[in-house]
Amino acid sequence: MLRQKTYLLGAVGMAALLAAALPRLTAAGETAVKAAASTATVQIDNFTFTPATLTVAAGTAVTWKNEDDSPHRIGDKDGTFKSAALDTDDSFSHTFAMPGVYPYICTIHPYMAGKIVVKPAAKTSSN
Ligand SMILES: [Cu+2]
Repeated sequence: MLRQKTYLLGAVGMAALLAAALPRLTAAGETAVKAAASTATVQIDNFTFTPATLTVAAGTAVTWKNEDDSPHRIGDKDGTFKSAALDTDDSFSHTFAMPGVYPYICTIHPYMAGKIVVKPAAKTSSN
């Protein structure tokens, strides 16, 4: 009886762990990401991110492309993602596996601000 209870707790813990892990770390997650894989682009020009707010599905690879004459460097508050300094025509990509709101700035010009809104993939809407 006790052993069974422990096993159930273990299963719940494992499920939580899988949910928290980046999908690409597991074989099953890799399939899910491939199925949902898409890309989106944020353009940087005139010291502005376009679109300023980009909404994507979980698993989307977002690419920032610097089309400005000035270097820019992407970074979010929590350090989830950050780029090197991007010169003109350089780009930086980050795949957003977990739903959430990710505000970011240009760490060279902190007044430049943007936001990535990551919605759950359709499959995980019951979560
Ligand atoms: Cu900048």
